[in-house]
Amino acid sequence: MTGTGTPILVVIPTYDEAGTIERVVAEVRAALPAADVLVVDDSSPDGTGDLADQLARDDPAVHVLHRAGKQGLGAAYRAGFGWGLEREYEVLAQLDADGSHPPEYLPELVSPLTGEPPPAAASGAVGLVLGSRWVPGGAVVDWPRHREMLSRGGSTYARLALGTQVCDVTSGYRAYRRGTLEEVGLDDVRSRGYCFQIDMLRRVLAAGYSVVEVPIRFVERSQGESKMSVPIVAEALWRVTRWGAESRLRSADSAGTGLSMARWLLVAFLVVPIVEIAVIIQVGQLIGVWPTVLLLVVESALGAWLVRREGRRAWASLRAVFDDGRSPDVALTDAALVLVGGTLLLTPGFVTDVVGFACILPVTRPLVRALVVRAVARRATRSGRVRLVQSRRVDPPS
Ligand SMILES: Nc1nc2c(ncn2[C@@H]2O[C@H](COP(=O)(O)OP(=O)(O)OP(=O)(O)O)[C@@H](O)[C@H]2O)c(=O)[nH]1
Ligand SMILES: [Mg+2]
Repeated sequence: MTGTGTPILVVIPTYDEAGTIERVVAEVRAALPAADVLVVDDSSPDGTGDLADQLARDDPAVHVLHRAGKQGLGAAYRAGFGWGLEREYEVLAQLDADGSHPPEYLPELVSPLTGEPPPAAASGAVGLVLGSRWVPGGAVVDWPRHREMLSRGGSTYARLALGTQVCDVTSGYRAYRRGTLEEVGLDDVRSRGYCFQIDMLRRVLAAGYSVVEVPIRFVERSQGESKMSVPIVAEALWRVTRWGAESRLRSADSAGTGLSMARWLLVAFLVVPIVEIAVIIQVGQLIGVWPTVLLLVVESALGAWLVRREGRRAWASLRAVFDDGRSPDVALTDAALVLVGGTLLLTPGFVTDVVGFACILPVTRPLVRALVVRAVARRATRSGRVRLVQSRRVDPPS
């Protein structure tokens, strides 16, 4: 370890990053000369591990952890943090090796964590600092639109599911306090891909720590291949949905409302179709079978036309929001309501049509949106999952 003050370790996971690893390590050493660097390499076929070994030979502050074969980002971080916790590091930072996370932000990331450690673990102390693309001042450079939409959409979904106000939940540019990692416990973190980041964030918040978001300029990798894949996205989607459902069931239990979530699902899947059939029979008796069938067909056709029109509008406003860099929350909620409303309208039935029209018509949609947002906020606040997150605005480097 070099330098004085709080001992800091910067963990860099690598898999086939031979084109950038030397530059990134050099930039980390320049940005934070007192910190040590640990490269965690999963036997990269392109020789990244050998390059890292050479860097370690030239600089005693650089260390390398070699692992047998590609085992995923989550496992690499667990091993890297474990290595650091076995030694005397007090702050453990992490960044990607592909150049997406400019190391010049490292001083800002670690500074909220380098003071005296908090006396007790929780007590609202800052436990995690995130380099954030989605707070004011943050930005992405040269990112294809589909990647931005995936990342923003994923962040918004995870925020809603977990009931957190943190903006960039998937950010892989971070710094933790030693105590936070020890309290959270790494051994039972099962997430393998980039949902490891979401998993750690929710554990840090659940332990009672605050999270600080520092705006960064995220730069698209210029060399090497992305390790993002369909199974990695699917894992994140599945785990985030499960965590959201579990915490809602738990909060329903602790609020004394029993299995209210299960009850709602029961209503949706069993009671609604039964009511729907009863209404169709009633209408059929009133106006005759064929007029009822005709009415259902006309309603579905009208629904299909509306879905097409409102779907296009929702897509256009989503694109505009992403282009302007505004918060996508309203546009995403609207798009989700159009999707839900469209599905209900295309399903034959009168009750579903009423709800479907309410979701999809521009005059009624704001009301439904307000009700949904209020219901989600109420539940999240009641269960104590919404925590105030400190967010700082720092001008991006010129
Ligand atoms: N040790 C190790 N590192 C990995 C593994 N998968 C990815 N990495 C590294 O983790 C970091 C993030 O991976 P990326 O492929 O850049 O993933 P990403 O940043 O979500 O995706 P892009 O935006 O497309 O770059 C990079 O430094 C990778 O080399 C793995 O299985 N093992
Ligand atoms: Mg990357």
